[in-house]
Amino acid sequence: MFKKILIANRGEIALRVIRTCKEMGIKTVAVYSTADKDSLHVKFADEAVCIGKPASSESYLNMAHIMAAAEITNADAIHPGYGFLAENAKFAKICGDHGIKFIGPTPDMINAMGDKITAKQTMINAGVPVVPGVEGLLESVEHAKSAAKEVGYPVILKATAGGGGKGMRVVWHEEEIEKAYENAKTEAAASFKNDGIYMEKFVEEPRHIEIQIVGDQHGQVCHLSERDCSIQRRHQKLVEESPSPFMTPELREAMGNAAIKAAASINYEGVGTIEFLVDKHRNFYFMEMNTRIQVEHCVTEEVINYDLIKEQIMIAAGDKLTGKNYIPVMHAIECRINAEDPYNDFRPSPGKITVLHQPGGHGVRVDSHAYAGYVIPPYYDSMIGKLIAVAQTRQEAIDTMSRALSEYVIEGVKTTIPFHLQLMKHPDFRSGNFTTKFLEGFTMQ
Ligand code: MV4
Repeated sequence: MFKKILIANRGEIALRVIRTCKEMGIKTVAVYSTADKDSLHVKFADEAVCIGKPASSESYLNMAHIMAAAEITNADAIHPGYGFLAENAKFAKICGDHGIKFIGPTPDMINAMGDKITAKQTMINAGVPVVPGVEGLLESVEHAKSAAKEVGYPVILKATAGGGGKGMRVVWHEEEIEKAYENAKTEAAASFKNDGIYMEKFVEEPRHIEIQIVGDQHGQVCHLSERDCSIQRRHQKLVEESPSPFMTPELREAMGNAAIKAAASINYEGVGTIEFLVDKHRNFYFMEMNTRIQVEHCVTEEVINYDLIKEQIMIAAGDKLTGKNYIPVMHAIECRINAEDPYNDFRPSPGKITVLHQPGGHGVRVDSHAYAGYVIPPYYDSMIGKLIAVAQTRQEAIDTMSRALSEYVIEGVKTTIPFHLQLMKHPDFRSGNFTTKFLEGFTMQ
């Protein structure tokens, strides 16, 4: 087992990893930018190393600085968390070259899923359902036009280097395709320095349901059931839950098996997530694979009683999985608490938290790096915590969440708490009747 793990991240996920390391008797090294010198991950780790200026490019994305911190502290593994370098194949390679275990998949596995056309072709070869469309890159406007005729409108254009909605365009009519193609290409080039675009049939009003998987170094892959992440705004998830209110035992079995096939086809090592679009007829289609621990991993942990960070560390150390898949025995909902103003287009609201009271009690988990007096820096994402409610049924989990949200007091900055309080009362949320379009028609009272 590792003796010392460096956590190449900040905020709540750095804290989350430190907590599990402590329970496992593993020493921890925090790294931090000058903007994070008073952060909790710095205080709770056994050692802490400053790695640079506030801008991510000079600190949490600076591979040389992080490797230097790992070498001077003698860390034998690096946990990348999510975001920053978590899906950077070059960083995973550099760790390996320095004899430091990257807690995650190999560079080859990251690359296989990082390029969306490559990933989609890999899934087709593995027999995993994908959205019908055109194989490979679009070569020209003329190609896009003829392809759309074949696929049938509406179609969606996506960037092969993309994910998260950038460089994406929905096209309803032939008159719009030329402009959409040019715009998608320009946006992809600016965002990813790669202007490759591909085309799929547009699935209308889908649900976003993802399967958590775990694979070991010995070729075993298991699934840990689903999370429903349909409650999103501009491709930012706000609420996640498990099980999905749309799930059936048959669909879970089919999606779980497809997810295992997907991961096994690249001999996947580590925890990962297969994202699917699910249409109203419960047809499901591979969308992308995330080769990291995700923000919303906690809902899975709560419904199957399973520490996913511990699993990541055990697998990186060579441990064998039992081969068992897991089905939810509880219901969990997670609300992302962001320093954003829901009454003002979710505008970021950095600054000092003057008063803080976090909820507790039966069925409540708070994963947060916030404390009274903490100054939220403007340089990073605005999530300051996650509130997770767990109960035997979905209705009870919603009631526990509402109660916990009503106890939560954060003063000094605006937060998404009022949004979540209103959402928990919404009849369509309460009945589980929602798709990825749900928040387009939602306004704050
Ligand atoms: C789609 C789609 C409909 N049809 N692909 C959004 C992010 C990127 N990962 C893929 N996305 C979508 N791809 C086809 N063929 C609809 C979306 C989509 C979406 C997906 C999941 C959650 C929220 C979404 C919001 C808008 C569009």
